[in-house]
Amino acid sequence: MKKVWMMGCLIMVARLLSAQANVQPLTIWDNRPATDWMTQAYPIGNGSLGAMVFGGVGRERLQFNESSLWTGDEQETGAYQAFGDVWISFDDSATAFTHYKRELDLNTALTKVSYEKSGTRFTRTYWASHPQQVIAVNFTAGKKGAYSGEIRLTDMHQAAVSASGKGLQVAGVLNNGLKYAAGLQIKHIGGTVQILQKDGVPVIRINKADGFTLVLAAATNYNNQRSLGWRGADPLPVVQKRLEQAASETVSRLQQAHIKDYQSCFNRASLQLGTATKAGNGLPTRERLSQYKAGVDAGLETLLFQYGRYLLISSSRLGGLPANLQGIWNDSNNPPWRSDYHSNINIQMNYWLALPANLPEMHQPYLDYINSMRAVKKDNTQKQYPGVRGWTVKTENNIFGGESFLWNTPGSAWYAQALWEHYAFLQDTNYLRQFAYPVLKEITEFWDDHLKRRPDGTVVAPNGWSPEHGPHEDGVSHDQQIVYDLFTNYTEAAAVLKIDTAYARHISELRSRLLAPKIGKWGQLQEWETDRDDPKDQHRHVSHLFGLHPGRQFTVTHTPGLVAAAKKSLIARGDASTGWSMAWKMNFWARLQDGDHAYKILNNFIRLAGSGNVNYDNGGGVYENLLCAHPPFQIDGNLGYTAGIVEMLLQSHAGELQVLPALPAAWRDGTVKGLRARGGFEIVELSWKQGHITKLVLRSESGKPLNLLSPDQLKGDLPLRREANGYRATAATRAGQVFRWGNR
Ligand code: FUC
Repeated sequence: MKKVWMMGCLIMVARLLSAQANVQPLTIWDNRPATDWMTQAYPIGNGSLGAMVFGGVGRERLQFNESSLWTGDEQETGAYQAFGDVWISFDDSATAFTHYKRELDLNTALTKVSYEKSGTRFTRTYWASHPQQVIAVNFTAGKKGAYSGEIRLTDMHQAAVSASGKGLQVAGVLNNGLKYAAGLQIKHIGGTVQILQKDGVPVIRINKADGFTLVLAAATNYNNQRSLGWRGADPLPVVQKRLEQAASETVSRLQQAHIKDYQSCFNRASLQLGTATKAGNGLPTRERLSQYKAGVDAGLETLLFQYGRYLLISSSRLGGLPANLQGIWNDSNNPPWRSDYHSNINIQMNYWLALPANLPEMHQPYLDYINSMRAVKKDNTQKQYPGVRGWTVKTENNIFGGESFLWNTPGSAWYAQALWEHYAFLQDTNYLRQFAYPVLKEITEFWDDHLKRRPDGTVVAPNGWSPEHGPHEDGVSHDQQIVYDLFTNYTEAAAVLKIDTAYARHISELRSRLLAPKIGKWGQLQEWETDRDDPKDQHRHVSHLFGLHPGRQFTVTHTPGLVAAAKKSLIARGDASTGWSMAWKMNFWARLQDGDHAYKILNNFIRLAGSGNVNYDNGGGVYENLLCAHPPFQIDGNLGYTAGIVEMLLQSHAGELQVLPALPAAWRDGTVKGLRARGGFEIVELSWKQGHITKLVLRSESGKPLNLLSPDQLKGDLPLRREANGYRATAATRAGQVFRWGNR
């Protein structure tokens, strides 16, 4: 009996150890406080409420945002606004400190600051809770009565702050009538807390507290329904209720609920490359970054992979708005490009990782956004293109349907790809029928009406523009390829649902008449119908390769000639560029199945960028806080980088599930878990050693047929046949069925 019990314990311990072995340290850290918002402070967020943590010792600043605080309306684009700041000044701010550490832990979504002062250890923990809809900061110290100081709340639109119970609050109205409110509450242990008036402004005064917790809530009365005038509930009572509910919880329960919620998403996917090296966690991220060299610190490469997932979880949650150009983080009322929803690559890139990196709920806000914009976009499109059905968009977009800069006619068709992909990955037919199909159809109708039929029978997108260069003219490759993608997605959707058969046939016929991609005089894939591509043109947009990625018109297997031309064009475009452009190039090289070149771009991406000024020429990289530098900070690069790594390890756009399609030589050993593939498959585990697969476990989520392509011969649940491109297994599957292979 005793023996059995002992064995049980041993098995438990072994399991715990092996579970822990899977948890790698995923920490971004520094040994000094941040002084710069964009390049040094650490972002936390719960999808709509976000903050940048500076970690100042004598004076702390928590700069916060709420995703719907926008100026503008259906006519004016306006801009995403900064919300406000929480300032904490301690009385002993002049005392020197030692042993300082500021860290953002991606495993828990906690930011921590710790230091010592006069022999006492001080610690703080910051998190943005999705279940409680608040930001919390917990302050503790190694001795009693350690905290004395003042806390202020400031509003970026100068509304008056007032005292409220045990805290402060502010409520105001923007010029467009949008109401907003924020509240800050304090709970303390030991000492006293009072609200005092100082220079006519209420402040929280702390005297000799042993520790304290701040809870911040913020909201607006934005509602994503046009029929309700884009307005909903008064935000102040919403904020007060959230604060009350948070106050009724203990700090540790608040924190546990946050970690549990966050990990339920984050823990679904993991990536381990080689073994962690000394170059890794021992150094502050800033130094690690400046010492980074290809092939040495794979831990930094995987840290950035998971950072993309962290940032999407933190800026895109069910029921909320999608991640904008800066996610949700913004310290200016006049941010670069309005911190908007840019429709000619940026919002799309933000979402490339969501489905394959197993964050499907984070994908939904983008789809809800598209849906909420339809009515206004239809009106605007009618004014520009009278008589067409459906709708499209301009380049710069806000949250009320307002838009500016040039018409970006293929913009809505590119949005439509996300609607289809959500089905392709998750195979939810109800979603396709009820939500996606009507939108796919109306965008298809727009192009059915808008396309120009030439006398020779070919069909072209009229008056297009290859973003953001070249002339305005008919048949621009970017437009042709996006329309091809839309028509492919639409006809597949109609076939799945077995509806609109005649119309789908018409669209399929129209697709076959689209002016086809052309190969030009230096073997390149032409960007325009006229063969004028300049081999020295290194423009950051690589729009004419849409069909390679994120489209599926050109694939290594099915269109090798076009893929070779795309490769010529890509080589000419060069490797270094702005942040998002490099992320896109990683994805392109992965789709060209050249892992070493994808890895070369990845290395260029992991470059410590200095400047925060707008730079279009080879200024891209990452900052000390690992946020991507366009420059300036733009989140698409972070999120596109993660998508690029997925594309190197798993592809499923060409009707087959291809494992390790673009593995670079530098990643000799590795394990990835939890990625998703189109057709409703999950990679339970994919491990490789010395570049060869040692273990593959797949789960069929939806019972759809499996078509697996592996670079290696494997032994396991299904036999693999040798082919020109590798080893293939095909089979019918049942939902929930698991398939296992090894290399013996
Ligand atoms: C596109 C790009 C720019 C920038 C802007 C937000 O227009 O051309 O580089 O990323 O979006």
